Amino acid sequence: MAKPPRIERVETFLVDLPTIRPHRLAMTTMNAQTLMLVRIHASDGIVGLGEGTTIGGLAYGAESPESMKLAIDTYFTPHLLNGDPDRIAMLMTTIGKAVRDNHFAKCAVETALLDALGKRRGLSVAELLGGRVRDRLPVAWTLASGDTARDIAEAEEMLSRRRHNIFKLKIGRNEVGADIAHVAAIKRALGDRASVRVDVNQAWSEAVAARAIAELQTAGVDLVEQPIAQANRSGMARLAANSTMPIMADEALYGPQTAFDYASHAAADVFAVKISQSGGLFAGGRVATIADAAGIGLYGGTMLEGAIGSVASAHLFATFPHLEWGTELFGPLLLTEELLVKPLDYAEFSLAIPTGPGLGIELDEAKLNRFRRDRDDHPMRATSTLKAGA
Ligand code: MUC
Ligand code: MG
Repeated sequence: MAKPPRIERVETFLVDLPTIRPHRLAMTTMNAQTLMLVRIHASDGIVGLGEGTTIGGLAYGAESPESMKLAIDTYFTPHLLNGDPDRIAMLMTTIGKAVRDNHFAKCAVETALLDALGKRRGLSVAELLGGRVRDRLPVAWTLASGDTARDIAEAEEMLSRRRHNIFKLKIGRNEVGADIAHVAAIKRALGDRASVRVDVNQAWSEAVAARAIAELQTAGVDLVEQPIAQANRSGMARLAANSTMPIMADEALYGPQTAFDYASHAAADVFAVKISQSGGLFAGGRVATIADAAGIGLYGGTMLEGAIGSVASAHLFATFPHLEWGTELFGPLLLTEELLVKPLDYAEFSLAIPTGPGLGIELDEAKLNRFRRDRDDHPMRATSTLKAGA
């Protein structure tokens, strides 16, 4: 029998890319996105790709792209080197014992191992995860320019290009009355041509949320995401019980344990599954299984990953038996740069799930290299917050 391959090198680096417009959320405004990329090199020449990303550095959660890189370089890599890259569950279990939390970094490494295994076996990641139930995924677009007229124009353009007909509006930063007026104006303009949902990113108190949700429902909104603090599970349960508007949990879901806790307390009607927040693709699948068992609806969430993280998510979401609320895997479209040799197929309000081995994507190395943070002539260095030499 042939000797199994060995992991020879774990490479991590940061890539800073501009966004096509400012992206305004309750906790931060993004003008750029930083991707932390992992390449796991094996002795048979196969290289697996993974990605970890978040929103606004440390504004969204406890991990930043920089902390993911440090965690992988310092604490994950010793457990990976010389290991059999095909034994993904074993490697991730070993890392799980040595490293607490750090879900985003774990997801990036697990993605790279799955990509490599798929390339080695000639199977896509969706096939490694049990096989796809669908070939395309509905994809929402987030309206978050901060300006009502600009958001309506953006939505109209997406509808006319048949790229998106589900819109998520980021609110919670302004006074609640202004936010509701903003949402109502957009829904009035789009009417039945689109589904309008809102994401409050935990910004409201329970009392404000109870009133605002009723008004949003009158305005024609279909779904309210994480209206109050993730820690306030009983508040989420009261909002879900007292309203016919579906309430979705996002930040509250940090892997299967929190999903079980939310499900067993009926604290949400819908779960936004994110592979990074869950701690990887397998953990994301377990979150979905818990939702299914509890009769909770599913939505495929994003941390605004670039192509690697978005496609990894797409492979997992392709396997879900139920995906009632679609997905929001639009992250690559928010960036000014195309990082793939063959761009992803976004058309007819959906994304095609790649079919090639592994993730089924190929990076444009020249493009990627231009935007690596460790380059002195990075195109954003003169104008952005990128520090010289950082
Ligand atoms: C979130 O909270 O859901 C998803 C879309 C977007 O614009 O931000 C993300 C994060
Ligand atoms: Mg959210």
